Amino acid sequence: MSPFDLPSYLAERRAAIDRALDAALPREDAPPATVHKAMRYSMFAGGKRLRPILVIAGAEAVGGGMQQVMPAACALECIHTYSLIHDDLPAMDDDDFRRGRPTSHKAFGEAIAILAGDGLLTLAFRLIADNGATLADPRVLRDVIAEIADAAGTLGMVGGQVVDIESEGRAIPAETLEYIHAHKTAALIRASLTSGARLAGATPRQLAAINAAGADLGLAFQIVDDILDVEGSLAELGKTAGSDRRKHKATYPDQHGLEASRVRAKTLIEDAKAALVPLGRAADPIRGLADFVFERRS
Ligand code: GRG
Repeated sequence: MSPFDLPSYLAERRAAIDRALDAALPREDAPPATVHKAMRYSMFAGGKRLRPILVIAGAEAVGGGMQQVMPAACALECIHTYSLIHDDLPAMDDDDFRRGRPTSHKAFGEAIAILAGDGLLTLAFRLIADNGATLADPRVLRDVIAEIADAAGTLGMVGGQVVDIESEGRAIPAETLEYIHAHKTAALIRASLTSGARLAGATPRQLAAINAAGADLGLAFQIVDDILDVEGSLAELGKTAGSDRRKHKATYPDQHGLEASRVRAKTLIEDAKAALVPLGRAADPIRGLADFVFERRS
């Protein structure tokens, strides 16, 4: 069998996701135009679309297809983009650049940036509801909504962000850093994979395998992000490198060193692949994405 062609896979899915997002977001001139413009400004600023691609890969791993999960895939990108807009605000990380351009509050002011984030978060749940139209069993939609809400809320990403902010400038134990990474970043990445799998009719066994792989992949993603913040450049990252150090944030390389961080990320990627064995070749896209997470430069 031919090897999996990751570049083509990513390019095709990114193009389809961008078309679906363009259709899903209110037009730029729809009143009130300012907030819709701001939502589109951040959404179409060149993100990697990792989370929606994971939704699709999760579905494909259990025999589903892209169109079956496209509204949920768009929803995950909406939640992710909202989190970046709010994370960049002066009250949080106070960043000037994101995805290679001025942050939302720099371009539109703080109030509209906050509201654009709120608008994207709310739109996400509308899109997940739309995905319910394809489902024979309404309990699946209930599980998907619960899973994404938990991953995005105070038990997940928001919770991780709270502990991250409260830890700034303090020496924190390794377990606290793991908590921050697992909740702030990994939870949404894991939920992207599992919600796609759920919507495509995953069995409990398939779901358990994908859930385990998602948790490993999510943690690896954040460790690589920490490494890139030390090693990357503004041109590569589209945001200012070295920001973790400037903000006195604890990072994996700080606590464990760069080499041990690389080894941990690689081990997590291998663990994720081991968890996927029961799914056979159908999980090749997730395996390819796992390699992408480890090798990425932005
Ligand atoms: C404000 C509720 C709230 C949460 C913020 C995710 C997050 C929590 C903050 C983002 C801060 C950050 C840089 C986290 C590191 C991991 C991460 C989410 C990186 C950005 O994701 P990518 O690389 O971005 O997938 P693109 O632009 O490609 O979509």
